[in-house]
Formats: sequence, C-alpha cells, structure tokens
Amino acid sequence: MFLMSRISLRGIFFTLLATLSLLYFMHFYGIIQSERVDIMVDKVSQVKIPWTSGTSIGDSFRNSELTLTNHKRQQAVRNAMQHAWTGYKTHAFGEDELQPISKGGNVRWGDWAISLVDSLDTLKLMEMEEEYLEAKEFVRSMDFGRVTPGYMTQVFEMTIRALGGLLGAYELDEDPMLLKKAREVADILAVAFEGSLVGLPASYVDVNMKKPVPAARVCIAEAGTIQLEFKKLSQLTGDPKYRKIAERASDVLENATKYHSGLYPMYLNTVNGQYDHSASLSMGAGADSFYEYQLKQYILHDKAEEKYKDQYVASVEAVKAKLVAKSDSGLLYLGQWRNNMTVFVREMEHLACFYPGLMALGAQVLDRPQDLMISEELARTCYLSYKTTATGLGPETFSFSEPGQLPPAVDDITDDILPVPAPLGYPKIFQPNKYGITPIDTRYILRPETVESLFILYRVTDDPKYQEWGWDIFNAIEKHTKAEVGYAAYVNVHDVNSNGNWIDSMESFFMAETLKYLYLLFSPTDLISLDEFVLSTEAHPFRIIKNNETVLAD
Ligand code: DMJ
Repeated sequence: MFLMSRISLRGIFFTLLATLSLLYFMHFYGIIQSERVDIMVDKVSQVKIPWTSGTSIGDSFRNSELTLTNHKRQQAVRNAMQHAWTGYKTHAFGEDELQPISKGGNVRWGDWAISLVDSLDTLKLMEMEEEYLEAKEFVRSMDFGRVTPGYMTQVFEMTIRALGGLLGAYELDEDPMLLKKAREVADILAVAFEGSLVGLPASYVDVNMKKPVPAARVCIAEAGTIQLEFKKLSQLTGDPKYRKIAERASDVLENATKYHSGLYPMYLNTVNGQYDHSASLSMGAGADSFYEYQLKQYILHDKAEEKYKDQYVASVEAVKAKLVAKSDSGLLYLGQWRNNMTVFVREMEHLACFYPGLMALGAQVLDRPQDLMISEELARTCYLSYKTTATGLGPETFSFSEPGQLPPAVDDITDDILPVPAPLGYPKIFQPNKYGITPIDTRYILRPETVESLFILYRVTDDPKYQEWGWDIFNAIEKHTKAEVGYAAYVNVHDVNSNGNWIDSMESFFMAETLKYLYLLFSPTDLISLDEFVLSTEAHPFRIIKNNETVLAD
C-alpha cells in the first residue's frame, strides 16, 4: 500500500513534470497560440471605415492640395534623391550600384546599370528632367544581351528591377525606346522557362549563353512575381506570349496541393510542380511578393479576373488565422511557421512590413473593412521597430521576447525604453525593449517596406499620422545613413555613432522605392493615383488596364 502510493505519487510527479515541460516548450515556440488574433474580430464593428462602399480610392481623397508642410517635406525627399543620384552619377554612372563609402561603383548584377534603370520613373515623377533624360540616353545605348562573363542573372531581381523599371518609365513617358528595351529584357529573362515541363521558371539564367540554369526547386516569390511585369508587357506590345507564361506559372502555384487553403510553402519542386511541405510559411524573403501579386493582378486588369481576388481573399484569411500573432506586449506581428507547421517562430522580417500596406489596399479595393484594423496594427508594429531604436532606423529582423507589459502610446516613447545591448563580445544580442521587440539582425539596408505601407495607409485612410511616422523615418535616414556621397546601409540600428556602422552599399531599391514612397507620401494624392496605377513590388507604376476585353481575349 505504502509502496503503491509512493509509485503513484512518483508517477503523478513525473507526469506533471512532463506536461509542464511540454507546455513550456509549446509556449516557447509559440505553438500555443493563446495570442490568436481572433480577439480583434470583436472590435471590427468599431472600425471607422474611411471610404464609402463601392467608391474608388480616389473618392476618399480629402487631401489633393499640397500644404506648406507637405511641400517642404516633399522637397526634402527630392533633395535626398538629388544627393543619392549625384553620388551615383559622379562615381558609378552606368554601373549597377554606388558604393558610397569607397566612392566607387560595382557590377554585382552583371552590369545592367541596375540603379539607373530602377530609378528612371522616380526621376521622372520627381521632375528631375535633366537627370531623367541623361539616364534614358544611357539606356538607349545599352545592350541587355550581355552581362559580365560568367555571371548568372537572377530572374526575380531583374524582372522586378530591370523589366519593371523600364515599363514604369514607359508608363510615364511613352517613349517607344523604353518599351523596345523592356521587350528585349523580357525575352532574355523568359529563357528561364525554356525546358520546364510544368511551367515554372529557373531562378537563374545564363544571359550570354541564353540558357536557363537548371535547379531542383524555386521559391514562390520567384515563380509568382513576374505576373505584373509580363502581363503589362503583353498589354503594351499586344503580344500575349508574356501573359501566357506568367499565367501558367500562377496556375502551377495555385493548383499544387496545399495543406492549408491560402498558405503556400516557400519552395516548389521544379520537376513535378509540387510544394515542399517541410519548407517554411512566412510573409518574408522568398514568399512576400507572391502574395502581393495575387491582389495586384486583380487590380491590374481592373477587377476582371475573379480568380486572383479569390486567391487573395483565401490568403489574407489564412494569414490572419495562422501568421498574425499578438505579443504579450499587445503588438500584432507576422510570425513564421517552420518544420511542417510544427514550430511557430516569433520573428518578423523588415521585408514583411509591406504586408500592412497590401492589406489596406485589399481592404479598400475589396471593401473589407475587417482587414483595415489589423493592417493598421501591423503597420504600427513596423513603425515601432524603427521608433524604438537608438537611431530611429528599423532592424532587418526582430523577434518578440515578452516582458509582459502593455505598450505605452507612441507619443510616450522615451530613451529609457531603448533596448539594452548584451555584454561586450555579444554585440548583436539585445534585450527586448518595453514593447517586447528584440532586434535579431540589426542592419538597416535602406529597405522600403515600412514606408511603403505608410504610404498606402495614408492614401486609404487619409490619417496624417502616417505622414508623421514617415517623416520620422525619413529624418532617421537623413541623420544616420547620409554619407558624403549617396546613402549607406547601416550595421547596427542601436548605435548612433556612424563610425564603423556604414556598409559600402546603396541598393537600387533605395532610389526606386524608399525615396519614391516617401516623396509620394507628402505629395498631392493625385500624383500616381491608386485609381489609375498599381505599383509593382519594386514600386514601378503600371497603369490599370481598363479595357480588358481585347487584352484578355488572346
Ligand atoms: C525590393 O527589391 C522589392 O520590394 C522586393 O519585392 C523585395 N524587397 C526589396 C527591397 O527590400
């Protein structure tokens, strides 16, 4: 009897211990989603809808005048573009990127003058006419059929930066030379589909040899981010072949077996067109713009293709159910699933900060006010990832370790909540700040996603706080990344001493996207009206195709 009770007591003790360990493990990895976002749904009825059902984004404009403050801010951004462009022109004209610290250039994209091509439409819409014409003349002289010997061209990057850049400029200028060059680039990149049995592209092409580089897998962003560029090219040239290539790839992505409607594993097998279900599910690198193009394809063809709307609606619902999480400190963020959806990681990439903007656009276009509040909360988190660092720049990746406190209001942010660096020798590990935001990768590489979301949210809601947040970010960029020549990526957003923190790199998306979105944020809302244009993932403005019948009939 005594022995029995000892055994059962020990049994109970170990069972309890095992259960507690399991619970701890599940909580640690976020498997217990006590923080589900469903609680937000109760509040949906309180959302103030900033548009009237059925109206266009343009109808919600209440701010088509340029106030004095906005004019000053807009010009400050234009001056930043002047500084970036002058640096590029003086030290790297015709090369791929300016290296702002060594004051030279690089050809890291195979020598396609990618900063110049990517920036054309920014120069045009900022009315930097002289610079624009000079850049355009350079494009006229370019031979896109050649790259640096031995260089393998990344199809995704060159579609969004080169093809997108040429098409965006053509949309604003209508110079046939730009369209001719766009077609040349598309024909080169379309080689990626040659030899594919299922219709998925290779990630790389050998431009000089005009051959794809075969690979066993491709990520969904690569296969699902050619659609806007290729479809726009078909409409402008009247040649349906580009649209057909893009549609076929979209269909593979949609028809492959998915375990969760609306959620797509990051990799596909290029031979059988099926998903690798052990791949992660996220809104970050490798996936992001695929989700973006579901909605934007629907917008590009003026809401004619219902299937893209359905795909976007399924994905936004799945994202809300499975990827949006709430930290103990009350912030909504986009986490990631790994290992066959068994491990939920409480990390958010800067790249994923485009999603609040996409959700806001979808909320307006599809009249889904229930998405707007979540979009605004996610944008707030992205903004706070900047606001709570010593420099005011946002980290490349951040996670949520929970201090268990409710966040203070944005206005109450003071120095005492800045993150504390770990002891010497571990410079990249930080304690969470009061918001529970812990930087994981402390670089800021001049990325656009947060200001992109602020721009769209401003256009959709007309709430001036988004302009204020964008202005804060712009000032941090000016203060910490502006070099004597151009702007430099930054090593540690928690270190205000720029000495040793500058990286010798100014990516082309800084001029193509970051500065463009900031400029548009302070411009009258009819400059690149979202009723007339849809912005590509690289912020290139494509006119919405209003007369779809002829275009889609081929
Ligand atoms: C850009 O090239 C595009 O926005 C792309 O979709 C992913 N991110 C980079 C800039 O961060």
